[in-house]
Amino acid sequence: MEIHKICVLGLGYIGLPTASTFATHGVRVVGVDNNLQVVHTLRNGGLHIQEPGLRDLVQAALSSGNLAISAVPEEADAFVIAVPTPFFEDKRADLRAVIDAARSIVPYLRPGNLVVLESTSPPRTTLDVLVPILEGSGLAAGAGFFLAYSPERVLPGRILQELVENARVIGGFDAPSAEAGCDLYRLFVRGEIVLTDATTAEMVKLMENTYRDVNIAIANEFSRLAQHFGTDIWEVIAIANRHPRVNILQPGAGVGGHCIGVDPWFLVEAAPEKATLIRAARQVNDSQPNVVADLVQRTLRNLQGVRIAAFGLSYKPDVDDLRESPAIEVARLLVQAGAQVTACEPHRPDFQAPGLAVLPAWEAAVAQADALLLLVGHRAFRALDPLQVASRTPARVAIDAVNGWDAAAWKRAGFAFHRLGDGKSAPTVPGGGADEPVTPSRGR
Ligand code: SAJ
Repeated sequence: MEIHKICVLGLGYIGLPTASTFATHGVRVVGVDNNLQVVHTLRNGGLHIQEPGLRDLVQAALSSGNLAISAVPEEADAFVIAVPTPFFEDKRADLRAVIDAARSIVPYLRPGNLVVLESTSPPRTTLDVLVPILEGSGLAAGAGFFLAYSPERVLPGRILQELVENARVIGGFDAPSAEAGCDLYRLFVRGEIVLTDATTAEMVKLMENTYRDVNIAIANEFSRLAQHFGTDIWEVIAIANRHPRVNILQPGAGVGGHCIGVDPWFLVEAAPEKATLIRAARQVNDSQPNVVADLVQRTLRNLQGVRIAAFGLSYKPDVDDLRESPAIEVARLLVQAGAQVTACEPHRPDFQAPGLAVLPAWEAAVAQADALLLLVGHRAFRALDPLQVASRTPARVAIDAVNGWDAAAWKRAGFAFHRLGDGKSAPTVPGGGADEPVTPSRGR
C-alpha cells in the first residue's frame, strides 16, 4: 500500500522514537499523546524521556516539518498504537490505554487504512479486543481496513539503533494485512521482516521476554543454592558457562523495567493452569530484593540506625530508568528495617523517595556511611578504586549484589567484603541460620 501519512498514538519510549524515525524517512507523521503536558513539552522543543540520541532525532523530525504533535488523532493512511500496557494489582493486563487509543481512531478510519498495534498485549488482544472496537467504524477488518500486530523489541539505551536494525515481526489479521504492515515498516527497518498471523506475533513477544525472565529466575535461584552450599555462584557460573550449550545469566537484585517483569504475567493471567513454571519464576524474581536485603541484614546484624550508602537505583546498569527497579525496593526494605540509606544515582540526581536521601556523587553518599552496598553495576561504579573509596568513607564493610567489584582489591583496601550468592564470603550468623554456609567436608 502507499503510505504518505501516519498517525502514531502514544509518544513514550517506543512511540516517540518510532514517529520521529518515520518522519526523518520522509513521511508525514502526526504524533498523538493524550497527556497534554507531553504535547506541550514536545511542541516547545523539550523532551519528557531520556534515551541516547533521541533529542537530536526528535529535533530533526520536527525541523523537517514532517512531524506534528497533537492531542487528538487525524485522518491518515496508517495508525500505529504504541501505548503502555501495565498490569493491575492482581496482575491482570491493564488494556485501558490500548482500548482508548483504538476508540480514538474509529472516527478517522477510512477504507484501505492500516492499523498496527505495537503495545505488548495478552494473546488474542488484536483479534478479541481491537477488531470489535475498530469495526465500530462500519468497516470490516480485512475487507475494509488492514490490521496487524507488530511488537517493538528494542533494548532501552539502544532504542534508536535497534528500531532500525532488529528483525521485525508483523502479524496480520490476514495475509494482505501483514503485507500492508510490511509496506509500513519497510520505510525504515533494515533488519529482516517476518510475516505471520497476529496471535503468533503476540506470542513471539511474550515468549521472548518470558524466556529471559525464567532464565534470570534460575540464575537467582542458583545463587541462593550456591550460598546455601558454601560455594561462590559467580565462580560456578563462570565455569558452567564454559560448557558449549550452557549460558546461565547473572543473579542480581531482581528484575526491573517495564517489560521482563510484566509480560510473563500476561501469559499467566491468560492461562493460569498452564503457566505454572512462568508464575514460579516471577515469584523468584520478585522476592530477590528481599534476598539482597536479608544479606545486608545478616552482614550488619542490626540495621537500626545503620548508615548505608547504596550505589545505584536504576532498574539496570547505565540507564536512567527507575521503573519497577529492584534496587529501589531493596533500599525501601532497608529503610523499613531501620537503616538510614543514602543512595547515589548519577543517572537520576533528581529522584526522590520517602525516607531515602539521593545524591548524584558517590563521594557525598559515602562520607557518613557505615557500610557500602552495590545494587546496580553502572560502569562508573565498577571502575571505582577501592583505595580511593576507603579514603573518603569511615565504612569498612562492602556488600556487592551484582558482582561489580573485585573482592580481592576491596579486601586489600581494608573492607570486609560480602557478595550475593557467595557462600565463601557469607556472613556468619550467631546461632546459625538456614543460609549459614555448610562447612565443606575435609579429607578424602
Ligand atoms: N537482569 C538480571 N540478570 C541478567 C540480565 C538482566 O538480573 O542476567 C535484570 C536487569 O538488571 C533488569 C531486568 O533483568 O532489572 C531486565 O533487563 P534486560 O536487560 O533483560 O531487559 P530490558 O527490560 O531492558 O529489555 C527487554 C529486552 N528483551 C530481551 O532481552 C528478551 C528488549 O529486547 C525488549 O524490547 C524489552 O525488554 C521490551 O520492551 O520488551
